[in-house]
Amino acid sequence: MYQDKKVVFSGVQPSGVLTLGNYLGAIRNFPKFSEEYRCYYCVVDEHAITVRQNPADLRRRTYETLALYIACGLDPEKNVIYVQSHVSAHAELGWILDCYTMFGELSRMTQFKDKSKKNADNVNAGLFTYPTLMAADILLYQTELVPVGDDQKQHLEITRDIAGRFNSIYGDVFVIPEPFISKTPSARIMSLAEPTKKMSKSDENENAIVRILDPKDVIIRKFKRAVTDSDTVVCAAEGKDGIINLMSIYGALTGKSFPEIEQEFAGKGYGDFKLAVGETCADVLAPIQTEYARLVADKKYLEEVMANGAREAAKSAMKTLSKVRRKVGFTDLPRY
Ligand code: ATP
Ligand code: LTN
Repeated sequence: MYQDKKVVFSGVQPSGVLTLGNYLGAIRNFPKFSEEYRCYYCVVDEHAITVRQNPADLRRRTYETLALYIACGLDPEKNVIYVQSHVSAHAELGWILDCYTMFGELSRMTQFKDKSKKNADNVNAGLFTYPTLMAADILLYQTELVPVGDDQKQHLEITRDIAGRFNSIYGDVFVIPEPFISKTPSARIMSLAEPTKKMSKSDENENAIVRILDPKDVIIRKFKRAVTDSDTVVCAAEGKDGIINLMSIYGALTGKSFPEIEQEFAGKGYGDFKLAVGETCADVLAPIQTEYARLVADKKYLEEVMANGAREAAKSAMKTLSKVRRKVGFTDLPRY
């Protein structure tokens, strides 16, 4: 069924319960590629251990993230849904690409700089080479398009550079991928507590993030507490980062433009606006939460999805990996 289709690949780390940022910036876009492309959606557990994880939590979140993929509309019959560490080709190609990636270019990655600051006691080599493993994820499947949030743009650029470098030495081994980043402001949802920082699922401040699985009253309370400014007018003006972020969220949830939102809330205060954003958000997330609750209770089904996905993914991944092995000069794998 997949023959001749172009490939889409994306991944999410099972590093916490997904946020509204993950949903609006990335996952919400995933299902729309399913008909036209061959799609791989991966739970990237190997990336998650670049930050110290509690093993039991990581295992549980891997199932949960997979269940959320499906609850957000990804049909396992139409997409290859799987777990990164189940396909060993990712780590193998990751190592090979490490040897074609420069120390200098990895040092410039803003995610590395941010996460090194946040985890100063654990600046490990995996955190540094995170983008090379991500490049391996993408390049293994000859991916054309990678739907991600705006924060991943730099990682897509380095992926393209690594692929181009490899191709220039060995011929056309890899397809050079393009990022697919939504043009709307929802490509980067900001923290509700510090609206100049991106909303991140590993933020310690729960009030800074809305999680896809938060109950309605919690969502409304978090939006009520969102940091804004001392003005009272709902408009997208300079210096109103908090309000602009809420307008971006409301716009992404309703399809309304900024001028339409300004008009809707003309003469009303921030209180009314925040309540509307909270209620709309809870209403959009409610069906996802119901579906998620059903799926996450069915471990057997999730394991079936994982197994089918890994089998499918490994088949395609092996084709690229074998070619790469030959190109770099490794001997054929012996039978043993
Ligand atoms: P962590 O806090 O563990 O680093 P994260 O919340 O940044 O995690 P990832 O798993 O790294 O999430 O990202 C999954 C997808 O969600 C990526 O495509 C990423 O670009 C997107 N994404 C993450 N945060 C946001 C955000 N605030 N706004 C829009 N998209 C986002
Ligand atoms: N780095 C990504 C997660 C990720 C990814 C990928 C996204 C890992 N491998 C491949 C797209 C394609 C992040 O969101 N932080």
